[in-house]
Amino acid sequence: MRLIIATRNKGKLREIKHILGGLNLSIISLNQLKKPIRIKEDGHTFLENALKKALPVSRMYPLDLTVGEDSGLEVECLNGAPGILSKRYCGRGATDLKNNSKLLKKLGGLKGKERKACFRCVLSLVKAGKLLKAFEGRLKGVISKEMKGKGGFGYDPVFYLPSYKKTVAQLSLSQKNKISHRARAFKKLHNYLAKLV
Ligand code: ITT
Repeated sequence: MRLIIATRNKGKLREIKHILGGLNLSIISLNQLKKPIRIKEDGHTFLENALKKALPVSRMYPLDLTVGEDSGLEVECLNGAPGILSKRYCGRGATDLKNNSKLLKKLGGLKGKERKACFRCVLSLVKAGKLLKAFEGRLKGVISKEMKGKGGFGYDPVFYLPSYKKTVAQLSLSQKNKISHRARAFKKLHNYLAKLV
């Protein structure tokens, strides 16, 4: 059986394949599908967007299982921003570097606990246009004062984990995949799928 991950983000896919390895499923992403699919990510919550990613794919490929994944960074002192807009924090043409620089600038002058943040990941598992189950994972940390590390993607260089004394970008893929918001959500999915397939 195939499990389609409704994403075009290569960083996410690399992590997901690593976490779901061992399941008797062939894992593919939107980039490997033949029919073009338009996804409109205009929901107001992570769950709405996770569904908006999975449903159109699942309607086109009703025999496969599809997962929609929406994730992002919530910063406490910014009332949860950038949140569902994490990818586009700098507007059109945003890059990870520009987004991270904007965030560091916004938090300039704040110290310690004032820099608390949380990564969130919400998944929707869908088949033939119907939601089977949703899962969520979180990772708490603080925004560092400068970017550090070359691993991961997105906000990993500025997301500092006090217990590791490292940013997420300074962790190996295996280390990130033991603790990340995505790992936590996908492990719940893994356990669910292990019973299903
Ligand atoms: P798809 O919609 O194709 O899956 P995307 O990158 O647009 O890919 P999202 O809409 O879910 O994905 O936006 C997630 C953004 O949140 C991502 O681009 C990063 O900026 C940030 N993010 C999510 N998970 C992250 C992680 O593990 N490490 C760092 N940043 C992360």
